[in-house]
Amino acid sequence: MTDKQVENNEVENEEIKGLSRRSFLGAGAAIGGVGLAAPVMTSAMFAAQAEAKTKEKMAHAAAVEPGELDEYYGFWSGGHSGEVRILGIPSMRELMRIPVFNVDSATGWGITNESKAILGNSQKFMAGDSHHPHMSMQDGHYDGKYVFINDKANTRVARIRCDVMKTDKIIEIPNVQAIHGLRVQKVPHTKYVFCNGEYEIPLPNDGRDLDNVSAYRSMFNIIDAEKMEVYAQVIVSGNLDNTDADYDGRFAASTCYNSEMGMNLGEMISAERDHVVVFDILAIEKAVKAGNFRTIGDSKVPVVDGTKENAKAKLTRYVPVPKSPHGLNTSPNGKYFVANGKLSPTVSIIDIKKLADVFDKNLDPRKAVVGEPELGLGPLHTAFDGRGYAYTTVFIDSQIVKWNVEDAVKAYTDKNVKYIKQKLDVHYQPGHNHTTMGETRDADGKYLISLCKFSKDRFLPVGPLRPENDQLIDISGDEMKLIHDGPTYAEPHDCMIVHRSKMKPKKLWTRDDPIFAGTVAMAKKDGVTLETDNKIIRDGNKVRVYMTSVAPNFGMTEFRVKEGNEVTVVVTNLDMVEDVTHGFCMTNHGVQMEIGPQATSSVTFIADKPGVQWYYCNWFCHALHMEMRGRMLVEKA
Ligand code: RUQ
Ligand code: CUA
Repeated sequence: MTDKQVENNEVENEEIKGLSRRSFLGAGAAIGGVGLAAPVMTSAMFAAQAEAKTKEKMAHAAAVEPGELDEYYGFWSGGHSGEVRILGIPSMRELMRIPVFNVDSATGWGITNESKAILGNSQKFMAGDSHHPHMSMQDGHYDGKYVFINDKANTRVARIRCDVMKTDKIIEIPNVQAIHGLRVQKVPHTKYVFCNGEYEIPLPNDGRDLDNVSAYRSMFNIIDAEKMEVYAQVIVSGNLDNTDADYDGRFAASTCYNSEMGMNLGEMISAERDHVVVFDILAIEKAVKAGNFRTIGDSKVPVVDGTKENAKAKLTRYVPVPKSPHGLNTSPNGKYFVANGKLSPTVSIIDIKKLADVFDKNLDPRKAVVGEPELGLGPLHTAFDGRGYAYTTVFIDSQIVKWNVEDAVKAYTDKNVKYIKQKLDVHYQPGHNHTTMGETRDADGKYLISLCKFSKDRFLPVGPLRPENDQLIDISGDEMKLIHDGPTYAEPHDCMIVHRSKMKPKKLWTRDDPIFAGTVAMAKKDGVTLETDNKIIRDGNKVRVYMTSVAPNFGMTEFRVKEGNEVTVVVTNLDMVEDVTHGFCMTNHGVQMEIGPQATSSVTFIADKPGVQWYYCNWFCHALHMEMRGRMLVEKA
C-alpha cells in the first residue's frame, strides 16, 4: 500500500466508525422489523452502507480474480420467475439461467417446438413457481447427472440434464395440488424423487366434497427419476410441507404444518403440535407390488393409504413435533432428521435409528425425538458442515444460529450442556440456507448461503420492488463470517452447492441429442439431411424451411411462402467452435430462439403478414453478425 492509500483508508475507517457511533441508536430500526419503511435515507441507512463497505473489503478475501474459475456450482431456484440459475461459488457470479416453468425469449424456451414437446400439455401455462432444486445422487454423493425441481404454482416436477444444462422432462402430478417440498433418494441412488402435495383437496377433485373438509387429503409423491413418471402416491393425515430422505435407503420424512386441516390461518395454527410424517419407502414399494392400492379418477398412479387411521399397514408413522414445522433436513452423517419449528423457537432432532424401532417394534414415535434445542424466533431451515455443527435460519430474528448437534442431544436430558456456538446477523429474514455439499455425505463446511427474503437498505434503491439478498458466509473457521452480499431477482427459495469436480458439462451438442430427436425424425421423413441441406418442403398449407447456419451466414437468405401458411423453420448450427451460438428471430412474429453449436432448433408460426419479413440472428456470433439475416417473402393470399 502507498502512504496515500493508507491515509485514505484511515480516513475512511474513521468515517465508518463515526457514522456507526452517531447512528448507533437508530441502527436497530433499520435492522429490525419487516414493516418499517424509510422514505428518506436515515442515519441508520448510512450506517448500514458504511457497514456494507467494510464487509465489501472483507469480501475481497473470497473474491475470485477475473479469469479464475469458481470452486463450486450453485444451483439456485428462481422462485416465481419459474427458472433455475447457476451461480459460481464463492464469487456469486451468475453463470447461466435455465428456463424451466417460464417462457424465455433469449433461448426460445416455450416458443420452440423442442421445448413445447418437453412442456407437453402444460405449455399452456405461462408461469411457474420453482422452489427446490436438488441433484441426483449415487450412494449419498452427487452424481452430476440431473437436477430436479418442483413447480408449486402448477403442480409440476421438472428435470434438468446437467450435461447440457437444459430442462429435458416436465410432468404434471395428478391428484394433488401445489407440489412443494422436493428432495431425492440419496441411497442406494436416486431411483426416486420425493415431493409433497401441499394443499388438501377432495379425491378425486372433480367437484365433489367441496364443503366436506374432512374428506380433503394431501399426498406424498414418489417419482421414478429415470422414467419421470409418478411411481406411487401416499395419502396422509394433515398436509405436507418440506421433505428429505435418509442415508439408508429406507425412510423419507416430511413436515406437516396443518395437522388441524384448517381452512384459514387461525384454524391452521391452533394446535400446539403438528407432526413429521415418516415414510417407509420399502414398505410402500412392497404394498404397490402386492397390488394393495387404489387409483383415483382417470389417473393410473397407484395410491396407498398412509393415514394415521391405517397405522396397521406400517407405511407411515407420525412423530409429534411443535408447532407448524417447516424445513426438514438430514444430517450428513445419516443419524438425524431435523424438523424446523417455525412457530416454535425449537428444532426437533429425530434419531433415524430409533425410527426403525418405531416401525418394527412399535416404539412410541415421540420417543424418536432425541433433542429439541431452542435456537431463536422462527427456525425455518438447517444446513450442516460435516464437522458436527448445524446452521439454522431464524426468520424473525434475522439470524443464522450455529449449534452443535450432539451437544443439543445431550442438552435434552442435561440442561447444563450448552449447544449454541454463535448467532450471526443476516440481512434480512432468511428462509433457506445451504452449505457446500451439505446435503450429501461430502459436506465440506466451507461456505454457507443465507437466502434472505428482504434486502432493504443493503443495495441502491430500485423502486418499490427490491431484490432479495443471498449472503455468502465463510464457515471454514470457528466463527461464521459474512463475506458477500448477493442481490438476486425473485425469489431463490432454495439452492444447492456442488463441487466442480462432480460436473462434466458438454461444450458442444452432439448430433444425436434426444432433445432435438423429434425434429431430426421429421427431417428424415421429409428426406432432408439437416447437416447439409437448405431446403423447402411444401405440404399443403404447411411449409417447412430447413437451413444451416455457419457464422456469419444462414444457409438460406430468402424463402417464399403464401399469406396464411403455417411455417416451420428448422435451423441446424454447423459451427464447431465453442460458444458460437446463433439465433433465429423472425421480426414482428414473436419468434426467437437459440441454436447452440451443433444443435438443431425449430419454431412454427403463421405467416400472417404479406410483404417482406426479415429474419436475423440474435445471438452475437461474428463481426458480420448484423449482416446475418435473410428475407421471408410473403405473397398476398
Ligand atoms: S420453502 S423458506 Cu418453499 Cu423451501 Cu422454506
Ligand atoms: Cu449468427 Cu449472430
